[in-house]
Amino acid sequence: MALLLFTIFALLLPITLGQIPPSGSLVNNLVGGSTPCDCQAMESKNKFLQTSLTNLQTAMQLVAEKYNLVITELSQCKVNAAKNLSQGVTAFTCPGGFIDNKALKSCYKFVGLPEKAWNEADRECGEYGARLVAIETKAENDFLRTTIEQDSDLRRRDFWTSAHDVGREGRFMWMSTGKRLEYTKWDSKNPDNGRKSGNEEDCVLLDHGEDFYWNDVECHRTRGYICEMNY
Ligand SMILES: [Ca+2]
Ligand SMILES: [Ca+2]
Ligand SMILES: [Ca+2]
Repeated sequence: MALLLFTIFALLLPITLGQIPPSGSLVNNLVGGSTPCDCQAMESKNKFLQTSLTNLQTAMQLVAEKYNLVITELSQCKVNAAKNLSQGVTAFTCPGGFIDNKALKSCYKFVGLPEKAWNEADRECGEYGARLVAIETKAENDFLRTTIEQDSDLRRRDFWTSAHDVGREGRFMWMSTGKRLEYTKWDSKNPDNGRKSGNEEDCVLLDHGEDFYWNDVECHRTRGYICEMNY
């Protein structure tokens, strides 16, 4: 610092004494440069930097907005996941008296007594928000059979399903789903539409006398029944 002051003093002294006029070389010496500065180039560089700064600020703003959007979506996603989980827990709770089969995603209620006619049985199931059972797979049929056979009361009874051919003879439908039967487990002599009795048989049950294979029977007959509720 002392050296700088001394230098300035030494340079200014001749001017104050009127010996040397001020010049560009003096200014350059004062700022320590040896060549005159190029103001135009510096202004151009300044403009370029200002433009770059503006672009950078715009980009940062866009990134910040995108980040906020993602955070909001993530938050909403977590809320929905929590809701689905709680709804799932609710859906997995079968009503009282129903058996839960998680693999089949259905609740089943087996009613041996009092026996009901086919359409009354479906109405009874409706009281629980269920319908007469639709047996759509071997796994489902095996589960129903096993459950019935393991119960000393149930295994002595027949059980209505929702299968019927009321609309058109021989065209069996599941009343509860409105779909045609795909999987079936008919007894070897059925469906026979009451060939022996001469009475039309349009409703299907699990026949305990036929090892719980399926049989078409007169719909007004009173039998046990199985209600099903999908979840
Ligand atoms: Ca079913
Ligand atoms: Ca029939
Ligand atoms: Ca029959």
